[in-house]
Amino acid sequence: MKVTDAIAEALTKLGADTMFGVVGSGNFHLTNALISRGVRYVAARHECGAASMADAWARLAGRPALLTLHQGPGLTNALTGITEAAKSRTPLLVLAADVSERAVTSNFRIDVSSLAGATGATPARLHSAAFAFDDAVRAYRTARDERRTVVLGLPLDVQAGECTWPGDPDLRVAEPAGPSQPQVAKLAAVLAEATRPVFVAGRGARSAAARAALEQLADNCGALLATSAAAKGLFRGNPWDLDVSGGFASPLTAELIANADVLVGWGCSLNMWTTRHGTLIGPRMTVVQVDNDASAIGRHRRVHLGVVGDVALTASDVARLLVGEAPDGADGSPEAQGPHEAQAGGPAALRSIGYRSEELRSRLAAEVRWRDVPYEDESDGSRIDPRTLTIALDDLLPAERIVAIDSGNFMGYPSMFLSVPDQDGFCFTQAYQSIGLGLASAIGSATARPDRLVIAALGDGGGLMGISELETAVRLGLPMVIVIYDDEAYGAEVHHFGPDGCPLDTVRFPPADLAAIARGFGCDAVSVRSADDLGPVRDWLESRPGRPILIDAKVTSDHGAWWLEEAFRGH
Ligand SMILES: Cc1ncc(C[n+]2csc(CCOP(=O)(O)OP(=O)(O)O)c2C)c(N)n1
Ligand SMILES: [Mg+2]
Repeated sequence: MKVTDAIAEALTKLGADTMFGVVGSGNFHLTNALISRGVRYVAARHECGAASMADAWARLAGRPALLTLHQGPGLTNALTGITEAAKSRTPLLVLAADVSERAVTSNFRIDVSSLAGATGATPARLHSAAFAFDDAVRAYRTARDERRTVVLGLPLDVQAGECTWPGDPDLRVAEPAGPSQPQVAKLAAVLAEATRPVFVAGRGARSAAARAALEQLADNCGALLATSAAAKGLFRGNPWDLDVSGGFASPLTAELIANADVLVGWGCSLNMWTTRHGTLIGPRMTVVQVDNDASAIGRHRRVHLGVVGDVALTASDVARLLVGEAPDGADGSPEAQGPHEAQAGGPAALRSIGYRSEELRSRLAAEVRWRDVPYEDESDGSRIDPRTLTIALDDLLPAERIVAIDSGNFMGYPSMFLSVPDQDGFCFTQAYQSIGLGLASAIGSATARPDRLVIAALGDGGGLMGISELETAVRLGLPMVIVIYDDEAYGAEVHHFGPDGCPLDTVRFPPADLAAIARGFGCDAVSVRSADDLGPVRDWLESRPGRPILIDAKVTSDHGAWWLEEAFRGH
């Protein structure tokens, strides 16, 4: 059989069913071989967009997406999106066509393996027709089981070769590894002694199983529950949810985390963003990190205890041990500890345990959300305060949503003022801090979860950088909301350098009618200067739309956002 058929057959047998890309001669046959076996193909307009779509799709699906690329510029165009995926440990298999080994003078020749490796992705290659099946299967497994972005180089001569089908690939999936029992005992002992424990769950805890296990353990020891930005929404609905830890934390969240005596990061790197440059970690705080990747432990900050193991397995092992070892006065039995899952007949009176008390529960209900923090509305009639805009959208748009965010000064507003229903409600492609990926991330999210309204939140700079994918969103008939926080500038740079009196001509732009541009692509669109202008969005929602709506929000920009200071300290 043809090598392209063998690869397509192997990948579909392994479960690959969704592919994004841009087709050229080098990936034409393989892409068609996959489509003919039932794989859904989404054509993007730029390879970087295709990569971000695939990245977002895989984050939400929890299994590898395929990204199909032409040789040479097809891959180099995709590199920023691939780098974001690699840094985020997104399971992604890049099918990267490449020139034949002997085509040493080809215009398309680049060093695919070096490029892939330089981005943090895992390089792989088809070495011969006879072994192509095995190489492809191994590449898919690495992406799936090790959560890696794998770039599989596909030399044209090998693709064009013939091979024999060696039989179906092994379909077994690697089981998650549990922790060692001595480490479980140590963590249980730390939590048994804790008086104000806080859990911070990260990307490695983004699953229903991890949520259930962490909530159970937190109930047992009275912990409060926070997440990194990448896992925002994980504990939504839990009365002890603090939302995001770090630069996006509300004042109450920051206060409670900083006052913890024990902080446990679960599948969370505890990087400078999540810890606000370490300022949320008190001097006497005991810091624990649980991660299935030993090399992640202690990478961003020194920890007192590192536990290597799957988050859900570790949390349930520790919970089991803790019930037997509950300190005096704290009944560790799960039945007694689930205040938010109280018996029928109304909430049980809460016995204080760990950090939890009746008084704190009320305070959290009233104050923990950013939108409950008072602020002075700076809207002036011709431009809308981004906070006011975002709160109005939070009220207007259905709660079953996914918020996908681009990078820039604006990015905190949607991250902090738009609520999300769960850990699948937030697509945060910010591991590489690139602008221009947000729209494509939103399209990938909408492809993965057509049951939810997707909100793409972009700046005018990032929005225009990635705008070619507006055609993709229209062509796919996606009913998504694209909000552009339009300050007619690279606001992040304006607010970074403006206070020093630097010239800002390079980072300011004349006004652009982004609504008109969007209509040209076939979107619905509206320009918004005050909350009263949002009427067309309401009408659009009611019309059961088969196309996106773009909101060109002319926002106030007299000063930078407060989290931006944090960002610049990290440069
Ligand atoms: C690909 C890329 N180019 C440049 C930058 C530097 N950069 C960071 S934020 C920003 C401004 C983005 O402008 P906009 O999207 O309008 O958001 P704003 O900051 O104005 O809210 C730029 C240029 C980057 N992060 N990524
Ligand atoms: Mg801007």
